[in-house]
Amino acid sequence: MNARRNFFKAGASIVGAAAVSRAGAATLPEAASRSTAAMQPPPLPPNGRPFQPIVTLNGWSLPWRMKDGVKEFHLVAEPVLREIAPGMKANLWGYNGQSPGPTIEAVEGERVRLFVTNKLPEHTSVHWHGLLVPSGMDGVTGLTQPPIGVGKTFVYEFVLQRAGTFMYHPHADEMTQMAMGMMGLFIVHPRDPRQHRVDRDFGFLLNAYDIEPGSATPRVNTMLDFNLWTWNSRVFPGIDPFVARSGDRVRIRVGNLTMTNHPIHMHGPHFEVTGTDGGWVPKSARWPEVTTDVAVGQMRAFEFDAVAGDWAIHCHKAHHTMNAMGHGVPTMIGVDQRDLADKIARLVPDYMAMGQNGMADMAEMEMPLPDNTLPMMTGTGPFGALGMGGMFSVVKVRDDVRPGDYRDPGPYRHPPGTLAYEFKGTLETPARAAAPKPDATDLQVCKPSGHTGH
Ligand SMILES: [Cu+2]
Repeated sequence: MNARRNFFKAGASIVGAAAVSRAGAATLPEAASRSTAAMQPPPLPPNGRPFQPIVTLNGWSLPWRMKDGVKEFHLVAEPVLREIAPGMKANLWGYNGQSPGPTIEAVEGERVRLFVTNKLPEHTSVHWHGLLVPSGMDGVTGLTQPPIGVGKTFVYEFVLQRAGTFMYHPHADEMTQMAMGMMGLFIVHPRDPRQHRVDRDFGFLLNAYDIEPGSATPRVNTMLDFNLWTWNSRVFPGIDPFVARSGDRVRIRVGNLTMTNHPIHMHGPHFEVTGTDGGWVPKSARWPEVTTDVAVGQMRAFEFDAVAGDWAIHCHKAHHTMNAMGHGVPTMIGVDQRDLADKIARLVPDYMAMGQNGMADMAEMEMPLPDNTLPMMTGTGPFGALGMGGMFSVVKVRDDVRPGDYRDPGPYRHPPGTLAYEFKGTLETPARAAAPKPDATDLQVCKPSGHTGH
């Protein structure tokens, strides 16, 4: 009897180092879950140390519970259905009902305990990207821990040593699991909430999928040729705007878990990169920018003083502001397709000639698409089609936005005299210099051979 009890005790303590047995399933924190891609207005922390919460684009922050001074979170890795934009849903993998997973927010100096339950069809692990943790909490399958098997729960526990912008993602079958959308933001707020304080703080992850038009599940072996370039697994116009009030100090935090770099470009006010996944950039080391390149596996936090207007913010790689239908389309500029279209239409009645004068027509084109597919470019503004999809959104700054209000304020009303307009005068043909006639000297120079000097 005694021996039996001791056996169990010993067993429990060995397993307890990694698996959840020590805490017991009954004491697992509740795993909150969400079924929509609607942005959650940031809730103030009900307990733990005070902080100013961030806004996750088309996302939310994971609730926690305090247990004996430890902040406990429960992540559930699982297949999810994510709306990429109205009209298209994708079968992804993520956490707690969504992909990316919920943002984890905590404060420098806090001890966190993260329970991770694996409901995927294969093993996983979680790496806390950029966080200083004990080696055994680093989440690298095979190197620092055994994999979290299907149906198992692991516990990670560490003290948050410094504030900053971080991520979490698997270190197990990475290519598949990240191509399926397994990732999330991990924000560590400064111990002193007055430090690095801003009025509005936004965060999102750059991710990419290869989903064939008409299907819903990403191809997981794609290396570079992705066709859906997304922010938090959303494409424009499905991406939330960055709403702010004139004069607000605004921070945008971006992390890149795709397989290529993204030069993130913002129109309007200049910004400064104030943080990387290595920490805060000292004031003396900052410089003004309008584009910051976010390399693979990097985080960038940048800040600016908001100026009224509708300011585009997008990846500057133009094909990253196109959706799936925009990839692999042949160039037809300058090709007279009238004759061709007639001939093809006899074989394919729905055939439409496209792209003869550039691709702009396609922004407004109503053509039949396969089910569950987005047009190559979408999004309409007050002046018509924007001709963009993918990694694009709008920083919407207004004079009258109330603190804590993140609702889309609609299109900007430009003050009189500040709007580009059409020139209605006479267009005169510019004078051009006549082309010079070739003279005898030029011809002589061009003579191929037989010309010998005297
Ligand atoms: Cu890009």
